[in-house]
Amino acid sequence: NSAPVTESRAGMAFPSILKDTQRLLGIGLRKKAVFGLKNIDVYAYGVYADDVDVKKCLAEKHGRHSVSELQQKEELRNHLMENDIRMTVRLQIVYGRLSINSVRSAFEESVGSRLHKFGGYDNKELLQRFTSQFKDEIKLPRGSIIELSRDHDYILHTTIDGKEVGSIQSKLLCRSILDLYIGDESFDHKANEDVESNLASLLHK
Ligand code: DAO
Ligand code: DAO
Ligand code: DAO
Repeated sequence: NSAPVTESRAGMAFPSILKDTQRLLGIGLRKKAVFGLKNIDVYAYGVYADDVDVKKCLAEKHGRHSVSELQQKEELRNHLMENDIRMTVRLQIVYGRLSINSVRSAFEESVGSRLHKFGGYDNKELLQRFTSQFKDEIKLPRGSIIELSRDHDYILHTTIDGKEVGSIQSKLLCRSILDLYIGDESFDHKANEDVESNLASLLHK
């Protein structure tokens, strides 16, 4: 079961294992409405989590519980986001004409709203200081790969096509980023469902 998995709408293939131990749990599509009329597919994303970390952490919390199946699945997704489990969100760019300015403003909007939600944070200046580091010369053609990896102790590493572009230790930032992809108001609820059912079957194996 190590064959790549293809996101059917955008046709992007995701490896089923990353970094030797991280397993693909779900795939989603990030769309964006432009000028309020057209939806473009911006990137496809895959959500990965370390097998050992998942089993250790989630088995302790859920192994003996007998809550309803549905309730348990939602809880699993929340535990995944909130605990010290190594995870990666891998973005594969579909829309080949992304400008770095639109990446900056999307980042300020989507990540900014989550920092606010979880941290009561409203620091536009801090975010702008951060996004100003997204250099104009960065190019993100179709097929580019951005990985956002949460390591132990809530260190977020960002790589573009395998090259590290930055790392920052912040539990709040890690939580905010994961929320975009598998939170209750994620970009694609299909990813939430995939993650829930894959976690449930990992645990009940
Ligand atoms: O470039 O004018 C444009 C329209 C595209 C807007 C897409 C914004 C979403 C960017 C998020 C990308 C993060 C890698
Ligand atoms: O899709 O709105 C969104 C969130 C995008 C977060 C992506 C982070 C990208 C950080 C690296 C970009 C470097 C140019
Ligand atoms: O934990 O004190 C905190 C808040 C940190 C907020 C940092 C926002 C900067 C965004 C970094 C993006 C990395 C891809």
